[in-house]
This record gives sequence, C-alpha cells and structure tokens, in this order.
Amino acid sequence: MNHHVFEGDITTLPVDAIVNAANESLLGGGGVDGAIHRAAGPGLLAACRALPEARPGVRCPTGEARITGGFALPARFVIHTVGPVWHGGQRGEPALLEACYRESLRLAREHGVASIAFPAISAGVYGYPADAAAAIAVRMIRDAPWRPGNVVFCTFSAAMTRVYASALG
Ligand code: AR6
Repeated sequence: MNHHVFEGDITTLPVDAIVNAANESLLGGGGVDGAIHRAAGPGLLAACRALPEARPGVRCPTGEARITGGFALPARFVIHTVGPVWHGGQRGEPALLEACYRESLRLAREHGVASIAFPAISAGVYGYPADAAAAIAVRMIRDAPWRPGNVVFCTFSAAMTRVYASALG
C-alpha cells in the first residue's frame, strides 16, 4: 500500500482529506481538533453546527464519522470521527476505534478522496494506549477493501513516529 508516516501538524498537509479526532459534539476541543478548527477558520465550526444531532448535543456518536469542507485548510475535506475514550479495553474500545477507520474510509470513498491523512485517533487525551491504537490504524488501512491511493499516518511527536514505524513493521 502507498502510505507513509509524516511527523508534524496535520493541518499543513495538502491532501484531499484530513481526519479529525473529534468529540461527539463536533463543536471543537483541544488537541488535533483544536488545531484543525483554528487552521480551518470559523466556516468549519458553522458547517459542523449545521450537521443534524443524533441526540441532544451529539452530532457524531463514537465510532461514526461525518464529512465537511476544509474551508481555509489546504485539504478539501475534513472527515470528523470520534474515537473511544480508553476505559481499560473491556468496554468495546477496539471495535469502536476500528469503526472510526472504517467509517472514515467509507466517506472518503463516497467523496472521491485520493489522498488522506489520519492522526492517532484516541491516542491523545482519550488515553488509548499508543501501540494498540497504531496497530489498529495500520491493520484497518492495510486490510481495507478500498483505500485512497495515498494514505498518511500523521504523528505529532518523535515517540509516536516510532510507535507507527513499529506498527508498520
Ligand atoms: N497534527 C497532528 N496530530 C496532532 C496535532 C496536530 N496538529 N495535535 C495533536 N495531535 P487528541 P483524542 C496528536 O487528544 O485522543 C479533543 O479535545 C496528539 O499528539 O487530539 O482522540 C477532541 O475534541 C495525539 O497523538 O485526540 C476530543 O474531546 C493525537 O493527535 C478529544 O480531544 C490524538 O490526540 C479526542 O481525543
């Protein structure tokens, strides 16, 4: 597969779509979510706010994904997905994280995305162990029935870059 690891800010990448590790409100937050909203500008928040709620305050349930434009980003699209909060691994976390990758790829395919960048979904404040999260990311892309021609695993620290290098073998 045509993939590589890029260490740096996902908001700078000139890919068709970047994936956001969001929360269920889709109204922004810290980490990569905050960086994406800052770089995309207020149009992104307005587009998120316009998405229908699945239930009060929830525009994207955990394990699902939604797509918006990229506004001021170089990326044409932002695919927002909500990873699981790590509670020790017995509350369905692996299946939910797998679903994030599957649903993000499904939207990418529907929108003709040829290049995509993923951050380490759930591996920040949501506490998913980095090695386990990276293993799922790599497996879900490798085993996907369809994937964009160019897939970037975007890391944000030298330590996370090593984790992905190891997961990629
Ligand atoms: N580019 C690429 N990766 C980044 C960037 C960036 N600019 N900034 C941080 N990371 P996190 P989560 C890395 O916490 O664990 C938000 O508040 C970071 O180092 O952003 O899924 C949301 O609103 C880590 O490796 O996402 C949710 O409430 C990875 O991105 C919650 O955090 C994911 O860390 C989601 O938590």
